[in-house]
Amino acid sequence: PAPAPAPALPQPLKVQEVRHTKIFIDNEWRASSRGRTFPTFNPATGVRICDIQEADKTLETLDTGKPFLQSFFIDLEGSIKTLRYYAGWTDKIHGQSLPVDETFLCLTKHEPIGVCGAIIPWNFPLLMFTWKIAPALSCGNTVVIKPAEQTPLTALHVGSLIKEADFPPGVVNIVPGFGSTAGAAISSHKDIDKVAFTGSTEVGQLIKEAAAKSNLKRVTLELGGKNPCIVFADCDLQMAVEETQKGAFYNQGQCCTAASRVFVEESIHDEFVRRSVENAKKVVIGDPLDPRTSHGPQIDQKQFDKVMDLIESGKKEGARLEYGGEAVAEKSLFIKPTVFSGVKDHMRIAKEEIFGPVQCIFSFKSQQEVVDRANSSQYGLVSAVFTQSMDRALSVSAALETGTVWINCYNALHAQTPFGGYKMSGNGRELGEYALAEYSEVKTVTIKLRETI
Ligand code: TXE
Repeated sequence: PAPAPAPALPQPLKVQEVRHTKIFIDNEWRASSRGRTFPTFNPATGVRICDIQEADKTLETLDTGKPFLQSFFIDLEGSIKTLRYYAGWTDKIHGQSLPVDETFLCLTKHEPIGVCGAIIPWNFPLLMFTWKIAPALSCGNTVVIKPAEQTPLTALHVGSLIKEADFPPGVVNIVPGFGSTAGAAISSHKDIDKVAFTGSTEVGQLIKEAAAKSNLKRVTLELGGKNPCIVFADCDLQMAVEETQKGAFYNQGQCCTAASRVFVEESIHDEFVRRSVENAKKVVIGDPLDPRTSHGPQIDQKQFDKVMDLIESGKKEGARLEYGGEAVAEKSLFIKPTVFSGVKDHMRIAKEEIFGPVQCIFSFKSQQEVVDRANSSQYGLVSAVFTQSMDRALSVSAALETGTVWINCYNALHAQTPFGGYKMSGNGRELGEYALAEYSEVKTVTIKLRETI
């Protein structure tokens, strides 16, 4: 019999209608008290979308320039899975009964922290929204969340769904605005008990400082990365080429998890570079609303300029440009997938978070050497190891100073597993059971017993 036809891929809506532009507080849409608005733009065309309103299910692509199928299958599906996962925790969060010396009964209770602030970035607006609100609500907190100024639309749309779902007023409040005003107000507010932030390391430091100076609110931070991938000669080469490049180019490289340092064992280095260039040529650049597109624009001019500046620095500092390295067209925010080889550890592209579609390939000789080089970074978010030797994979993963190590895969994130960074990549963990500890206070209740059995 003929094989069943593949299910049709989801399609974006042809006409995008934007409905909500306001601030969402106590389940009501409110105007800015100062009467201010700010525009949001479609990065693929540069066209102003609106001055902040409601829209429909393709919103994420419209606002971020992400390819539609990635928004649909990664951001939307990841958000749904995160909400379902934490919904399952709501009646399973409990303390312990603890044996102690003497005649006491000791119990612990896990209580909500109170009002949790959340400040999120523009690279995964919907996913970061759910990573923050799901564990916070599951532990019984209320939330004040500030989306990034570049991408407020999906957060506001979820606000309308929150109202439709009959959440009690005030449980989730959404305050679109800028970092130095709305964001800073959250981190320094005395009635906010915790702040969770995803964004740049520099702003993460400001937030921790503001938290310390105001009311010592709890702080969790998910910051930058300069993530090493180590490719050993015994790996499945084609798989390593595809996975590391998926890691480098996914979301136009605008990922804290971007595979930005790829260390390849000397004996397979040249073949790895050749195949990486071939693979980069397959990337489909185009209209993010076209389901065939796999590569969209950078989010805005500031990020575009930062990436182009780093690409130029790579060329000047002597890295070998193997592919890309330029904008797709004048006055566009699209950057060609870029592959550099011959990258040296002292170069800017080897040290700074690029946040663009730039793969940096290094060569290494020995396991100890590559582990030392991988760890010589202020960051410690994720890493990856490609090898067919499980012994090697496990010993190298033990030596890597990162919050996550992927073995023979990349960007394998799950609602059930914790995510966060060592060193200057952040504080605390999101996702999984571990995130619950970041959104609750533990109370010890000690009861003096008059008699024991
Ligand atoms: O980040 P910001 P930007 C990295 C990446 C990127 C660089 C700059 O390298 O190129 O940061 O991006 C809010 N108090 N990442 O400028 O400014 C801001 O409004 C409180 C990595 O966009 O950190 C937004 O909501 N909040 C990252 C959020 O912080 C403030 C994702 C992030 O913006 C604030 C994004 C302040 N003083 C960028 N200033 C990741 N870890 O995935 C700004 N904000």
